[in-house]
Amino acid sequence: MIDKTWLYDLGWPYQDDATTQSQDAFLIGRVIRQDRQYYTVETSAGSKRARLPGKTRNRASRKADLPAVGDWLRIAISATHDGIADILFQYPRKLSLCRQATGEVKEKQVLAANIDLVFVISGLDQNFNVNRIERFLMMAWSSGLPAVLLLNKADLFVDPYAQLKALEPVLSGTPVHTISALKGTATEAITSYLGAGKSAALVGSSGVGKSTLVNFLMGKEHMETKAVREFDDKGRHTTTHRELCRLPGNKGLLVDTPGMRQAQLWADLEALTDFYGDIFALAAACKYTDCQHAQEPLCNVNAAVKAGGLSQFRLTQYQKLAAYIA
Ligand SMILES: Nc1nc2c(ncn2[C@@H]2O[C@H](COP(=O)(O)OP(=O)(O)O)[C@@H](O)[C@H]2O)c(=O)[nH]1
Ligand SMILES: [Mg+2]
Ligand SMILES: [Zn+2]
Repeated sequence: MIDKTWLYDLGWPYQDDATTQSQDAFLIGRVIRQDRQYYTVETSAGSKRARLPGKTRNRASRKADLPAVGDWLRIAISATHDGIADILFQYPRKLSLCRQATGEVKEKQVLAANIDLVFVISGLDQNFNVNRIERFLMMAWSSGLPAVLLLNKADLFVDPYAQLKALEPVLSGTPVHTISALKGTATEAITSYLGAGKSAALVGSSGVGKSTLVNFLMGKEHMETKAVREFDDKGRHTTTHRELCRLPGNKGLLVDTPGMRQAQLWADLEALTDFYGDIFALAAACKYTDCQHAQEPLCNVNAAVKAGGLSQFRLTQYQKLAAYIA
């Protein structure tokens, strides 16, 4: 029998209870780390290395169908000769943070599976760029996830008034917190969004302090940061893998990701209809079939905003994504 508390603290998102399943042939666990085709899976029997059997791996036609950090799996109890367990089954995902994979082929990539929210992190220093921040926020929205913006390196700025002012037009309701990951200032703002079994992904460009923040919250040097790496000459990106980190004291789970040069969105009509179905339904009753829900008369969407049935923030998210895919 699996300890239920263990399961829920690790973020088990399903109604049905895994404890009722036969535990003879497999272990249930969550992917906490991925290094190419190898997965580290946290199970009730400790963390195990696992891999898809070759057959399954080759059959998966889409990258996004392969397991990703945050996925729940069943893996074989007995490892193969090289000590690596076979992945037997992947549970269907709840909400996941996705983007368009880098490379020639246009395809979806799952950055973090089964998460509850996204922390977009930016430095207040020379890295600060309003358009880039907006793009990262849109990455969360296009995945159906709420976003919280963290402006880091506040220790270097007495008053980030100019940056906050510049952000006003793109935030449109997104909560924003000014923090210092290095000094641990205002980091309780982050944990206030989490809690036992709640998972969030951290995204932002390289060097904004994602790993420094994870380390502060973990209370130890868990992820490598740039400062550490500066002493070697490998010239590699600092964080090279995605990892789901369990915050001590059961404060929640955080996925650290390698920095992204660009937030390439995976936004298409399918994602929009999936996550903004309420707006599509309202729009069906607008007077004009091509209504943009801006200044048009007899716009049912804006009528819903006025009546309080739809938030202006949600409409703005939808409109930004719709403009992006148009
Ligand atoms: N002054 C200051 N430096 C920070 C802060 N957070 C991170 N840094 C520094 O920024 C650099 C990049 O941090 P890192 O965590 O590796 O960034 P990542 O690429 O987003 O994971 C390192 O040298 C950190 O020490 C902060 O709050 N204040
Ligand atoms: Mg990092
Ligand atoms: Zn309308």
